[in-house]
Amino acid sequence: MIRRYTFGNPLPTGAVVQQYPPEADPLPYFTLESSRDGSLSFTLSLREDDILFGLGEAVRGMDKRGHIYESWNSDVFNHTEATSSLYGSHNFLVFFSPERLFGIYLDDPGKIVWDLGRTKLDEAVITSLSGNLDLYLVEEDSLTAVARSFRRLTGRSYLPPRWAFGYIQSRWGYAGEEEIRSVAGEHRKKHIPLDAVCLDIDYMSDYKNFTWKPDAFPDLKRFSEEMKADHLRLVPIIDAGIKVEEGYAPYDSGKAGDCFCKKADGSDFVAAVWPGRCCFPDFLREDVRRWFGNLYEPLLDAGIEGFWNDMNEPALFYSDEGVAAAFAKVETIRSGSVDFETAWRLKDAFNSIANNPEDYRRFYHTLDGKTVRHDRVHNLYGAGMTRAAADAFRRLRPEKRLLLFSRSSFIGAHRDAGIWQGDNFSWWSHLKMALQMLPGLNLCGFLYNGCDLGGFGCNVTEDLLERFLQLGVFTPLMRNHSALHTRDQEIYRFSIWETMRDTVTVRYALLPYLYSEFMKAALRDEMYFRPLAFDYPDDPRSVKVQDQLMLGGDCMIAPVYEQNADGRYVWLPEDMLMIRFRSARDYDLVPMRKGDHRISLSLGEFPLFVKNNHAVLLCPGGESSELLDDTVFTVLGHIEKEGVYELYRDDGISPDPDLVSHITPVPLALQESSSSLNI
Ligand code: MIG
Repeated sequence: MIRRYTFGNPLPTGAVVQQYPPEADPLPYFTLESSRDGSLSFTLSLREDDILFGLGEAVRGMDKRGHIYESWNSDVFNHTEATSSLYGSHNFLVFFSPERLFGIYLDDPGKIVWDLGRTKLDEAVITSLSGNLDLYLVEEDSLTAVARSFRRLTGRSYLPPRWAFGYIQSRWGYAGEEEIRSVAGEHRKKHIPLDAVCLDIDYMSDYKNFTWKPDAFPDLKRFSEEMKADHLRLVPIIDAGIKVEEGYAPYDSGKAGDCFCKKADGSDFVAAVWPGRCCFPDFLREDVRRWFGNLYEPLLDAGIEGFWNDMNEPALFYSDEGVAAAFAKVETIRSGSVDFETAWRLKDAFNSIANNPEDYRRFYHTLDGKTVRHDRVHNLYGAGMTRAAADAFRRLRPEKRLLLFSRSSFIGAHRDAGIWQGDNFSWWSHLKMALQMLPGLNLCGFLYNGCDLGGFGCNVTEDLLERFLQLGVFTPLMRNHSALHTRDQEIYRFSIWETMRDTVTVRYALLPYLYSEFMKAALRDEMYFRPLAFDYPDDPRSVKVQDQLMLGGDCMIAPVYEQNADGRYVWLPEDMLMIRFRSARDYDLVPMRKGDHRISLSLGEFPLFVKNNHAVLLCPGGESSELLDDTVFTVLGHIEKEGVYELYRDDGISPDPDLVSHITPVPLALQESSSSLNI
């Protein structure tokens, strides 16, 4: 059951697709307090056994208790477990204990502070800074039902094309088609499966959106056709800012349509990002989204079928006003003598010019015909850009599902695209963070997601990349990405490249099965990854597990995320069959009992646990998702009771696939562990 409580005058966010009349009764569970500054706090005392799931893209454990989070979309290269905001704001939180279960969704596009048992261990205080919001209370009798109900409230998750489940190679710094051809060629030569290569900002002329360097990509259409002939796709990046430059068509047409965010004096707001001084499309306006979306057309015409949208928090390197303010601050310090305090202030004056809160108060949007200062609706910006692109793809390519993933997001954008988890580092702690972020993102509807495998910043080590890939085998987005000037991170650069390749082959053998599990989860409004608590809510041991995840309807994953580990402890919530993979053809099948186990996993080994009387299907594999045979399978499972697996298959590209007509029942016959099947 869902109930809506309205406070103040909420701004429309587009997050919710089902309308509920506001409740007249007071909100249960919480005590309310409003402050003179207009903010509104919801306070709830926490029980010792309350577990808090949700908040989507956020640091730390699957249980969000014990930290302060802020909904404030942020470009946070170099985030750690102390960080309070990442790139997306996903304001859905579920309180779960044996005595009570409910979720709250705060439909509020501005800043929210979530003090979840941090200031006081036994108290959650959630504060909307504006005090204007709709709060939806979701009450059902199970965690899974809460998740499903919330998805019905906010709409079905985005469905990517099937090729988006292939392995994707990316890097900031690929110079042009020559280099991309050679990167792709090395994968093919060494039989490392690959479906796509990303183009980062380097492909653009002077970092200008919707352009490409004529010398580096003399004929993009021909190049993309050449790649497609080899079953590979190009996935270019698009940034939020439009360079201020007369004669540059997107700027001229944006100016002509009055599409950019404005300052209080009515002039265009300007701030610098990669192309230099830029204007920022007012993505909250429908006509602006349409204009911006149409700008993707030349790339679509060149054969492009996938994009990633970046810098859409929006990230701002600096504004003229911000730089002037920093110099003014320096001047006031210059007049006196510099001591250690003023020296720190000097340093801060310039360190804080990027993504400065002052800049987010300098510009305005038009929302439903009204002028709104940016900070009030800050968290909608990335979702607006995503919607601009997704609407355009539906309009311009109605016959196809296109790949789209964004850096910044808000609930609602889960209907239009996936996300990637942002600028992580080549750190073991970030491998664990990526794992722990998955269930929250799924709960908030973002099923298609993944982290930069290997880590974006810093120089990866080969063992770390291999362990990242072992997690990536199971994440819908499986992309290796790294930053400019970091060590080369393509698999073939490493001495253990064969081990890494073998890991990727497991993804390709499992791809039809993982795609089937993903599509069923999306089409049934369920989660692809879940905390164990969702499946074993009455088992006090399982509900606490923080580093294992249920995957789809049959499996559990338990990745190794520690340096030098040659195995790990795993809690089995019931009897399961462990598949210890070394490659798609080389694995051990070990029936195991419910309970605690120490499992040995040397560097090239990783486990998948299959519930008894369930199975996973392995296809013969191939080097592109387009080359997989999804009619011949090896069935892996411990079947004591005959059953059926529902295999979802479609053409991988047509929009709006219907669930029922694409399911083939696969009979599971009595078997110890492995059999083969033609369907
Ligand atoms: O300011 O396009 O998160 O994936 O490689 C950095 C360059 C801009 C940030 C993205 C990252 C991308 C990078 N971008």
